[in-house]
Amino acid sequence: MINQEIAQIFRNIAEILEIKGDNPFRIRAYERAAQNIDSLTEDIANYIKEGRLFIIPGIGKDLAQKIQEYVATGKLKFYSDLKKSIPEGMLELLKIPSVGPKTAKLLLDKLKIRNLDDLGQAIKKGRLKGLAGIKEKTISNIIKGIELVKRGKERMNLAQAGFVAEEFISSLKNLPEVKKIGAAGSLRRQKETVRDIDILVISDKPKKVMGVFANIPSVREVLAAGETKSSVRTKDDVQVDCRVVEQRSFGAALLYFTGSKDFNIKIRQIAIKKGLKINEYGVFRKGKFLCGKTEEEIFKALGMDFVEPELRENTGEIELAQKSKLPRLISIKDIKADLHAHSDWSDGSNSIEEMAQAAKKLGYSYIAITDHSQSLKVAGGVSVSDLKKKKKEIEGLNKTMKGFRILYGTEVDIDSAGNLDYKDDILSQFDLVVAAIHTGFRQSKEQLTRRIKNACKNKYVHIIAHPTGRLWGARDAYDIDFEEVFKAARETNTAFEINAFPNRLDLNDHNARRAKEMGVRIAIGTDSHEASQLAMMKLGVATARRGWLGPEDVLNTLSVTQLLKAIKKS
Ligand code: DGT
Ligand code: CA
Repeated sequence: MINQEIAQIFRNIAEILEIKGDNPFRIRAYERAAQNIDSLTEDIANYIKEGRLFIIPGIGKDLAQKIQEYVATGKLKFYSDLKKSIPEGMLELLKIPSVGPKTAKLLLDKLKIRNLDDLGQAIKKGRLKGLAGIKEKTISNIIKGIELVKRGKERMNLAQAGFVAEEFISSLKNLPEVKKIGAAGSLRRQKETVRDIDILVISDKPKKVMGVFANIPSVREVLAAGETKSSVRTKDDVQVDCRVVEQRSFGAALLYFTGSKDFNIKIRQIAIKKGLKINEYGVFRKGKFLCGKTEEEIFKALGMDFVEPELRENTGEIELAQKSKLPRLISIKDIKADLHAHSDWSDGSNSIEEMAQAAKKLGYSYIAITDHSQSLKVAGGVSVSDLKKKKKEIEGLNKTMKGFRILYGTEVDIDSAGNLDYKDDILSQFDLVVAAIHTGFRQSKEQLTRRIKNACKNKYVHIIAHPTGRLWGARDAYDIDFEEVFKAARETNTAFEINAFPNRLDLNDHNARRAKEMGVRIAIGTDSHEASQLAMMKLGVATARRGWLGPEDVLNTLSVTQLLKAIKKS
């Protein structure tokens, strides 16, 4: 989609402006615009056609013109000029987290390195050793950084996977030849990242389906075209496989291609023990077809309860399904609030009222508006004097909005020494305080652990947000001692967040499950900076489900009165 191209260009512009030491607010404006364009659910060209560009938050006259120029001509002069002002290859090198402008320049000038492959080769040949300012540690950080970026290219995040699948499914599902269609694989298991998309179709006319599939507009290349199975690669470099099966085998194929592989292997062993054979066509006894149309009947034939796709990783769910003891998982319907959202008081694009109205429209009964704290200047941190005005605005809105409550909140920064960015007498006035680390990610495990524990110990901190700071493809999770921080969280009644932003999903599934086991409550927050982003809640819920969480483990399932009681610290 052209949206992604424009968002990427804006991100690159922000990066170049940063190298050149431009105004941080201007840089931030490009980043924000990129983020908002990324979150649009329809083609930006439609916005231009209908004169609606301005309703996209963060798009003023200047950016609107740039978008129009790019959509009309496929080029942006401002960007091509700007690119000329830095050496070729610089942007590529800067994608590596540990490489800043200075190091990039050194690599370009001294070693003529222009891309990740050049850099990998140069390291292998030991050419970085002895360069001024490059220590052993720098080299090992660069190696890790290259791997991180490569991993980010190999797997897309869950939201991107959802968009790609949706485009294919919506192009196929209304064909008269298609009786049923669905996604399988890691996407159906709602894994945080997905390598390729697996689509299953029931149809008596596979040829027709294959033909339409191979000609969907975003397809760049057909990798394989068979009678019932085809693979394509999209313009964004995503592989999509489509298989057509018979109605009687749909459940069996869905089960098989949903995986995971480890889950499938265990299921097959269970079948064998029962004298059955299971494959992607069905369940068989002595060669005779028993069932296969739905997953439900297959699980039944295997003597076990239905296992939700999110749990199918062979980490204990199969044994519990055999004993009918699987936990009830949380679902999006259980969610009553968003507990992490920004407004235009800090770096959000919408007013508090707009955010609240959008939350209400989603069926929520409250929302916590958690703007950044004073020191985080580039993110529009709210000064102590502005807090009073913000509080007043919320009180005013709460009087007018029926059946809905806005919680006066903050996302307070935990500084590099572990102190909070507002004093206790200020923190005590908020309804809800979310605390998070935004700087000093490279500290030792001990230091980072201590910072988070400190925040837990503060009487007014209710939730630790995006606890590991990871950004898929851009920044690895920082290392904290989870046993220690979860213990501190339990002792102090502090919740941990599953941040629903697609490249965060932090806590991840694994850590969320561990938090639950250790008696720590979870809050799901979207960290929305724009009203439409509130819809990302479903990704946070997916991660919670993969972490085996039920509604009772998650704070946002409570009513506002219950919540305010539950988060109280003694
Ligand atoms: P991905 O694409 O890496 O994000 O993860 P998946 O789980 O979608 O993996 P994929 O696309 O390679 O295969 C889709 C499903 O097909 C997988 O979850 C289980 C099944 N499958 C693939 N290869 C095998 C295999 O060798 N043995 C068994 N039992 N199942 C397999
Ligand atoms: Ca897959």
